[in-house]
Amino acid sequence: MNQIEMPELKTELKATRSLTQSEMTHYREDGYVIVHGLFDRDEMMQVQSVCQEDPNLTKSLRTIIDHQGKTWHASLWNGLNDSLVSIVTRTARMVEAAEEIAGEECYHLHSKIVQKPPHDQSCVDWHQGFYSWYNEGFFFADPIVTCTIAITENTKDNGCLQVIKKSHFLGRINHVDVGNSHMCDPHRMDKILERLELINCEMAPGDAIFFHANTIHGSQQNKTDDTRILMHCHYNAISNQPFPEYQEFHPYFPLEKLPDSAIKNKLYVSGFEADIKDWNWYSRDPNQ
Ligand SMILES: O=C(O)CCC(=O)C(=O)O
Ligand SMILES: [Fe+2]
Repeated sequence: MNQIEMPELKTELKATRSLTQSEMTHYREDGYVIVHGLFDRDEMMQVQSVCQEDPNLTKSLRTIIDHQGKTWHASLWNGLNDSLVSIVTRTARMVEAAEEIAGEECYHLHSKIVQKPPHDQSCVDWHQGFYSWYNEGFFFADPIVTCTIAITENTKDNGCLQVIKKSHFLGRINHVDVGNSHMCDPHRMDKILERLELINCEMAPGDAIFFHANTIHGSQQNKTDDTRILMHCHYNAISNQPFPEYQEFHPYFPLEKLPDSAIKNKLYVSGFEADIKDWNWYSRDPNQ
């Protein structure tokens, strides 16, 4: 499905919420910044219902095996359209914040929704986004910005996102293969945990965390009766597209930005469209 023309939306495209100077400083110094109330509860309720009810979500599910052999699942997409989840990634407040951080015009790289069911034992092993993006032909880490939105309440008990403060200054570190994925070299990770602070990113629905491509992150088991949902949206500077031989795995799609009112005004045509273009997660090395 293509992005449809909505001329009435073009009137006011400036973000209603931009990053403050102190948020920008926090991001630069610590490798992440939590922005409270980037979306409101009503907007998040709409996304929550899609996560709970939309059968399309399962069509783009990928299974990831952690270091204990337990599995977790992510619904992925890269192409943009007029479904609700896509519209979230196109809102001015998201795109402009990413562009403020990247310092230039960005496009949507890919996104995913990760739902941790009640009492789920799996964990997302410590990793850096740029470990994979480097292997996928991307050049610079700085202009790749992740914005992770809490769709539900995120607590330490239900396996909220954890980040290692200032780990973006470590550069890209070695990872080891585990399951069908990879994690930070455990020996090095022990040393990092002795020296740097682990932050539990407890967030209310609608809060968001922006973080650097080299910021080490992961999450633990869900010990509660509630499902924990996060939506991870990745943006990249247009100038930082992967080398041509890798571009079929990460094709460029122009990003048509939408006003922040788009969700509230329900200017979407579906909940979730499984839009994954030319992208084969976990078997994507063109040299294989
Ligand atoms: O949702 C989570 O707990 C983290 C997921 C994550 O970091 C990823 O999929 O790359
Ligand atoms: Fe990640």
